[in-house]
Amino acid sequence: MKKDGLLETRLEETRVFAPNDAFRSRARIKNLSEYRRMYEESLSNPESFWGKIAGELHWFKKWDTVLDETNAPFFQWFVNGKTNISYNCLDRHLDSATRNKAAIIWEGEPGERRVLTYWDLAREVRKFANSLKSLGVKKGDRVAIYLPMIPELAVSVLACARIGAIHSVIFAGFSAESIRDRVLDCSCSLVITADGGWRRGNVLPLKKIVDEAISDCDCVKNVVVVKRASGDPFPCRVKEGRDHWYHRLIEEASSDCDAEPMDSEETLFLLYTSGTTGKPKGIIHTTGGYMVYTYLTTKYVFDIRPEDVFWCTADIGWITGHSYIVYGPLANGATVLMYEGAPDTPDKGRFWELIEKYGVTLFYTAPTAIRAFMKWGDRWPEKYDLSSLRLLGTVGEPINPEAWMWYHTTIGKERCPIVDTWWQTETGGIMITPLPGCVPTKPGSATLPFFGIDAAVLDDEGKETTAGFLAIRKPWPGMLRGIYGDAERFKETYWSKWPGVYFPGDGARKDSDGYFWILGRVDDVVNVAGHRIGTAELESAFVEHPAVAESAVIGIPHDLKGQALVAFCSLREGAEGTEDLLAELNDLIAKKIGKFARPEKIIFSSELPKTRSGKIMRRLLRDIATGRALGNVTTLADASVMERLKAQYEE
Ligand code: 7RM
Repeated sequence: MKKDGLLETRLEETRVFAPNDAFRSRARIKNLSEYRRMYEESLSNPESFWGKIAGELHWFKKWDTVLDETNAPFFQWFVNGKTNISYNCLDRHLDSATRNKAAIIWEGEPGERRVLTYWDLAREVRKFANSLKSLGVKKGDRVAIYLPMIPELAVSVLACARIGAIHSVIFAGFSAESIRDRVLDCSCSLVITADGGWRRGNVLPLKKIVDEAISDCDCVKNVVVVKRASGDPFPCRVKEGRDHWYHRLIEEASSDCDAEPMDSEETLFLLYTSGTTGKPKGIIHTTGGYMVYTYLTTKYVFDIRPEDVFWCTADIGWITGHSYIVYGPLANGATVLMYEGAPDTPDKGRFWELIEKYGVTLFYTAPTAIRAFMKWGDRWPEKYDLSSLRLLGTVGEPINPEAWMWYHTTIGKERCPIVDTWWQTETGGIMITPLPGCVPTKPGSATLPFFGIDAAVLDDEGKETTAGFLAIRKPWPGMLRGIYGDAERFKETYWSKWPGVYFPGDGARKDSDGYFWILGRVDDVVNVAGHRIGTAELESAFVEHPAVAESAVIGIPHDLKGQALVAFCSLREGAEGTEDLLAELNDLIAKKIGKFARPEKIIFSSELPKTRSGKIMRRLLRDIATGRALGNVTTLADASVMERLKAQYEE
């Protein structure tokens, strides 16, 4: 476990911002003592705490016990309960006025608008659920979804959930090879895609990428294609018998489709995420616990109200979109804004224009986006009326205090509480966060744990400390239940550092007020502009090139992206580090993983620094790439390598 550089204490931050009075006076939780009381109860009596919350949702059959720990770390929540999350996100709201309110307000990048009320969305989901059934999809089958940010993406996940099919959403920036790996890993029988999707004025040829991806995937029997890009400029080949237009299926489908009663612990979805090996992990989330946890976090962290317009700018291809565009807000009967495209198309004011146009009240985005907005200049947000905003949120990486202050001042006009929410794909929902009506915030701190979350900062031995590793000492309803097909890796990755304690892989500090300061990953995962990338995945891609002998990829701090990737590649005899090779390697990463994973820099060298036992010393590479004084080189097999590498890097 490397911790060099990452656990350095930040400059002591002394600014504290009390929750704004107007917000506090109508918030669900108005003072810290109330938060503390509920927090204590959630830990000391999880049965009654979570039982009460779960009771706010619909169950076909009530659970017997809230939590079963007998088979730890394979915890079970709401044991023997039967429910359906699509029912809770849709049908549950159809007997009240919520039926007629907007569930999803959608805007396409080119500017089209669609509004789906809860009634509309429920009808569309039922129809598409029937379409999936007509294509032979059954409970437990895996369905891959590779779609742009269009309403059909929300419809697809909800339709799968309705019939008990397991969805695996693949972010539309992933390459054909990444899709293939994910489709094969869990043998998906059906893929949902679109002819294209808009991004920065261009159409991404999604169907074409899927065709390439699944050409040799025998498991895929059917492909459903949403018509989004009007066939032009990417006419889309339709393979007879395998491919089906979404709109045709919907035309023919009945809108009667009961929600399948799902056992609490039956799988709801898989979501692949990067880890420390070359192979992405299929994170398993189940039905009952995930539903209760996303429902509750949405309710309290955003203090969401019926009249709110909630805009989470993430893509549904990532966990943030699953939990806070689809499941959490809809389980609360809220209105979400969904936007398809880029923040700088047609110009850098697009997000602020959307906020003004739709009267967005709750805005949830990533620090990397905030830093880009800062760089683009205040004149963009200043052109628009942002007075509808009442709360701001961030997620995805640590936020630097300057970006926090800019967000607070320029966007929140010093009026909106900021919730800096720490969580992961694995945690299902928000874990450490201020509650906006009662927790004073400090720029750069995610502050305090959410209800039921026993967070701590531990050292290697598992003793509490002020700077060390973040740890979660008790199970929580939204937790992952495993890694698809790899129970060993699940235990090893998350449960082996300390006995019975969950290890998230982040470094953290805890200050004298008990506030958490998340410092970033302490493993081989790099967070580039909010995208979680495993360095081992890049390394194994690089060595597939005949010119590359070995590769080591590291993350270094980056002003805009938070972290950037630097790749060191040692070349085989006779190969030369030419511009052409550089271009080939960049293309290789785009092809194997996706364009977003291309490194900032690729450094060629004849050798890499290694210990005498042959381990590449990434710590030393990080020293070179960040311009730090070279660390201890005494364990190197050949210390002169470092001098040569340093000189090359500086060149
Ligand atoms: C939701 C999401 C998870 C990793 C996590 C952290 C980092 C996320 C924060 C954060 C500091 C935050 N899921 N991270 N939120 N670091 N402060 N508020 O991002 O699986 O894609 O990434 O992201 O390192 O382990 S994720």
